[in-house]
Formats: sequence, structure tokens, C-alpha cells
Amino acid sequence: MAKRLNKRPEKPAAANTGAADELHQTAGEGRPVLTTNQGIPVSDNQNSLRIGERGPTLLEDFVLREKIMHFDHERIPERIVHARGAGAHGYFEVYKSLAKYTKADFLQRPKEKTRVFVRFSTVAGGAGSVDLPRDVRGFAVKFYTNEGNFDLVGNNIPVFFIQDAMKFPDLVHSVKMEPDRGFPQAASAHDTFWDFVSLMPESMHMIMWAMSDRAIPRSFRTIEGFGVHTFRLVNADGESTFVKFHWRPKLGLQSVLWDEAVKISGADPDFHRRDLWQAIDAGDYPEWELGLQIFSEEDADKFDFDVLDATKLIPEEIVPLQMVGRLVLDRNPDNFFAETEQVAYCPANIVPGIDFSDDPLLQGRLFSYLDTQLKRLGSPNFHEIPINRPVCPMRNFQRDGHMRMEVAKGRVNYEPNTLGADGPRECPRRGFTTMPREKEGKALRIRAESFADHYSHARLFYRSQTPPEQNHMVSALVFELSKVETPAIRERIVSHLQHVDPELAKRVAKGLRLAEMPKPAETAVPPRDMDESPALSIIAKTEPTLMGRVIGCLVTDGVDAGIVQALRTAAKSEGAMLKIIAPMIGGVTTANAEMLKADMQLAGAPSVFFDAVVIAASRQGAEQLLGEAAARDFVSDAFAHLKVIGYVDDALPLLRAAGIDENRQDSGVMRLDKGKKPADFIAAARKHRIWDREPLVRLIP
Ligand code: HDE
Repeated sequence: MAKRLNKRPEKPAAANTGAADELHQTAGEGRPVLTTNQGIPVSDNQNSLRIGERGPTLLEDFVLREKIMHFDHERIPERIVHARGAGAHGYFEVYKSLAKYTKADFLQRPKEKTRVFVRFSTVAGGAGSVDLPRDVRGFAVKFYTNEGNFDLVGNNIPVFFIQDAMKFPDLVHSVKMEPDRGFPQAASAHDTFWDFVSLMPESMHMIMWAMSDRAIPRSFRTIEGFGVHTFRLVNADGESTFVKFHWRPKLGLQSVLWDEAVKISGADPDFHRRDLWQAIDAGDYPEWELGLQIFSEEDADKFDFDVLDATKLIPEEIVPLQMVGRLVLDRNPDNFFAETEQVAYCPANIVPGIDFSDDPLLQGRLFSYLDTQLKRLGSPNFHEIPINRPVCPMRNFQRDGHMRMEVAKGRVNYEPNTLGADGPRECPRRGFTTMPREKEGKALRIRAESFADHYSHARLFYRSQTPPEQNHMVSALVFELSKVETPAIRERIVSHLQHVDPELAKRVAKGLRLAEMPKPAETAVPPRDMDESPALSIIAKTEPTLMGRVIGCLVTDGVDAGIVQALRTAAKSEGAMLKIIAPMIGGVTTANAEMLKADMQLAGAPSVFFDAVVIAASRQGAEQLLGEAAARDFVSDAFAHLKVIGYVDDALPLLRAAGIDENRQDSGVMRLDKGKKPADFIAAARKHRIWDREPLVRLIP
């Protein structure tokens, strides 16, 4: 900006710049001078201007008034959905040319990198809510390509609740706080949400996903992402295919258990954004692969569901993913507001070579985002905010408006013109062209027959889960419906579940203690069985790795430093992190009388923060911790959350106080001194959770 101003001919070139710099460097200790927004140096930032020592403040105090005025206007309206989020900069690298499918410039040259800004979010809660409610996660990527911005505004679930944009405000109203009482915040477990979905059988597939562990992820780094809708790719010859976009996390999918989610929400409401920030800060850059499901219009016609229906997915076993590139997040934002809050995604931002489909949900979204940005950012010039600016040239005759930053030169602000010969012109060769599509028919408000099957895909998802995952879905449904106060709503949901899976319906009915099984809901078309898709399960595709995970090691004075060091080395070689938790943040003295630094203090570091834990207390330390509830909970929660627990013999009293019998045959509880080695602990912890333990610690309907 300053550079451009200096070029303006009416200003004497850099007339007073040097002097101004000097003036502003005189605050002492090499610090620049604090100024008002007008650049006026401020002499006192502690006291407002008043008459006498104890007199009234003067209206004349422009420094005070400007500061308070600016503060009063620091907030902009939060997003009506996806209000809570965290973002990061990074790049997308395409593996090989995709010219065969698309002419999109950023997908033509192998290894070419395109800068991106990614924002993850929850949907239902306000900006100040917590990171771990049961909810869908937004996964929005802005690619700053040489042909303009391409926004892939997706979710971590490949389908959606509704088929038509018309229902979106109703859906969102129903899940948000109830309008009379203003609660619950960031929770679907209440009457209005279940009332609405019980009357919208098309939502049943998404409900299955929302009740699964996908809705309580361990980290943003361990979620998948999906473009959800069918899009089109168009190549230079004008040939088009359909495409579905998928993001696959390098660390693999991982979720927490519901009880962990509840406890994390209290202990660290910022669990996900902190995790993302810290990983990037440590140089442990989160990564995803972009997978494409490419299929032709003829393929689409053969499926027995409609690819324009966003409540359906195409099993990977039918159309496999082609991995075409990777996304790496390598830089935290400099400023949360300027970047993460002001970033304005819009599914209508596409580049030549990518096109929309007629999915009625997508079509509605094409309107909504531009409209919402205007309200949120307050001006049609929001594209000039640095985070939203394309990196390629941006030239047109749009002018003026609230907060215009560009100083457009010349007398020509219209087109065609002869007075601005060097001005921009349309370009049929390079410009975006819509894929020509023939359509005819009457204007109708109607839902296609091909959208009528509401249960088969819900059944596909449920039946593709492993038994522990199915158990969690049953528990989630029972939990949520038990919060619903109106019995008829609970019954209506169970009447739908019977079409998803009769056993599931029975278990939920039992968990709710329904007096009798309600009649099955009426169906437009009978649900059918599909081949199971293991790719839909988290557990079925979990890779044994601790990469990117965190091990919590509880220590006290007298800890054996050798064990801690061996664990640290083993964790590092695995790509995992070891965090030391001590009764006091000042650390502990080891058995060798050396200081061991603590990363966290016990009361603020419950075991829900960690993927596996080690109890390395000395005998005396363990005895002392018996009187500390946080220490007992640390151990008993780790056990209840099916984590691998390593311990030293001296720490046994603490394990026993937490109700753990060390002689129990459980491969996830292992003695580390004179027994297994840290490497054995790491090998066990790679499994993430000891699923066999679950029936011992939780009653499942
Ligand atoms: Fe959005 N959605 N949405 N949505 N959506 C918004 O735009 C909307 C839908 C998604 O990190 C809003 O800037 C309608 C599906 C993400 O800033 C708003 C419909 C999917 C984000 C809006 C949908 C999404 C949003 C609110 C139904 C997955 C956050 C603030 C027709 C494919 C982006 C904003 C960010 C945000 C409208 C359905 C994803 C109001 C009308 C389906 C990730 O414009």
C-alpha cells in the first residue's frame, strides 16, 4: 500500500517518508511510537484527558474516543452456521497432470503447488462454543490458483441432511438453540432437532453419520473431507465427467469416545484449534491426500440412486478413489480475525475446468454464500480483504462501494469503450464457460422420484460399521433421544430406524425403555440391501501408528528418569509426542536428583488429552497422589477410555485406587520396569484403543 502511495505523481516522491520513519522511532528501547489511526503520536495510553486530577473527562479527548469507537465495532456478525472454526495456510500439490479430465490450470503440471487457506469448523454452535460437540465438521479449502480462487467448501461427512436448499433454514433453526430459551448451545440432543428430522426421512442417512464417531473427531488432523455434491470436470476439448472430491488424512481417521468428548469440552474447549496450531507450530504439518471419484454420465445413469441427491454416496468399492494430490498445512494465521474470521468461502467460486451439477442443494448454496458474506463482512468489496484476494490479476469495471481499497485510475469505468484501449476485455478462449447442458421441462416445485429412497444408504452405512462402532451409534441415539422431552418424537425416530436396521431399532427402543415397538414409518420405496462398504468404517481402516499422537506421562518426585528418556526416544522415532504431567508446573526431581521439566500440571491435564498414558510415579509420589482425585481420575478415565496404560511397579497403588486390577488379562495395561519395554508400550499404543475392554467398562443397550 505504502509503495503504491509513493508512486502517486501528485505526491512529491517520498517527500517526508524518511523523516516520518525517524519520528516514529523515538519511543525508546528501539520501539516505534504508538499512534492513533491517523498516525498522530500518542503521549499517554494509560490516562484519559480530564480537568484536574479528579475532574470529568473531556469530549475533546480524540485519542480516547477513537480507541473506544474502534473497540465498540471490533466484532462482525458471526457465521449463521459454522461460526466456530480454526484456519491455517498451506499448499496443494498435484501429483500428475489431470489434463485428461480438466483444463483447470492448477491441475495441469506435475508437482505444481498452489497456495491454500483452509478453515475447519463445527456447524451448530456459536463462535464461542466448544470444539467437541457431536456435530459435523466443516472442511473448507480456498485454492488461490492462477485463474482465480477455487473454493471447495466441504464437510467431514460425505452426505447431507436434506435434498433441497429450501429446507436448510428449517434444518438449521431446528438444531440451533431453541428460540424461546436460548439453549442448548452446540448440541443436537434436544426436541426441536429430533422433531424436524423425524419428519424428514431423507435425513436418516446423515443421522447415521452424525450419531457415529465421525461426529466427535480426535483432531482436525484426523478427519476426512468431502465435497459432498457431484461436481463436473471439463477438459480442453469440452469433454466432461462427473466428480466427487475426497480428502484423506495422512494420520488416518481417529475419533474420541463420547465420554471423552464431554470431558474434553470442559477441560479444553479449544482442543481442536489448539491441536492444529501446536502441530503446525512444531513443524509437524498436517496433511491430506485429494482423492477423486470420477465417473461418466452413463455410469451415473446405471446407479440405483441419483448422483444429484446429496443424501447419497457412491461407495468407493464401486468407484475407487484416484489420489491426485496432497494438501499440506504449513503456516498458522498471523491474525485470527483478519484471516480465519474474515475468510469468505463460496461454492460458486470455481475456475475454468470445474463446473457445477444440478444437485438442488448445491444450486441453493450458489446463492447463499455471496449473500451471507455481504451481511457478515459489510461490503461488496470483501474480495479485497487480503485473505480473500485472488493471487492472480483481478481487473474489471466494478467500482466504488463501502470500504473500497483499490484506487482505480482513469475515466473509463464501463465496457465496451474506446477510451480505455488498455482496459480489460472478455476472453472467450480463456474465460470461464459453463458446460452446455440441454434441459427442458415445466417449471415445477417437485422432488424427483429418483430421490425417494431414504433408507438404503442409511442401512449401508450402519451395516458397514464394526461392532464397537455400531455400539457407539446405538449409545449416541439413546443419549440424544433421552434428552428429547416429547415421547412421540422418540417413537417417530424409532419407527424410521426399523427401516435402517431392525436390530438397531430394537436396541434403541430397549435403551429408551419404549413400552412397545412403534409401527415402522411409511416408505415411498422399500429399502434395499447394498453390499457393505468397509471404507465407511473408521476402525476397519485404522492403520497401526502413533504418528501425530500424544502420550501423557504422569510423574512425581523420585521418578525414574531412565524410563522417561526411553519413552521419549521411542515416541519420537514413532512421530509421536511425549508430554510430562506433574503435580506442580515447576516440574519434579528425578531419582537421580535432576530436574525434570513438566509440560502440564495434573489438574489441567486430564488423561482425555492423550492417546495413551504412562504412570511413572515413585512409590512415595503414588502414595501422595492417592489423596488427589485428579490423579485417580487420570488413571480410571484412561482405562474407561480404552487406552493403553503403561506403569511402573511403584505406581501400582494409584492403579488399584483407580479400580484397575493389574492381573487382569488386558493387553493394554502393561508394566514397564522389569516387564515390557517402552518399545512394547509404543507397539501396543499403535492400536489406539483396546476395544475388547469396552464391554467391561460400559453398559451398551
Ligand atoms: Fe454451508 N453455509 N450451506 N454447507 N457451509 C455456510 O456461509 C448453506 C452445506 C459449509 O469455514 C454459510 O460463509 C446453504 C453443505 C462450510 O467459512 C452459509 C446450504 C456443505 C461452511 C451457508 C448449505 C456446507 C459453510 C454460513 C444448503 C458441505 C463454513 C457462513 C443449501 C458440502 C465455511 C458462510 C467457512 C457456511 C449456506 C449446506 C459446508 C449461510 C444454504 C451441504 C464448510 O452461506
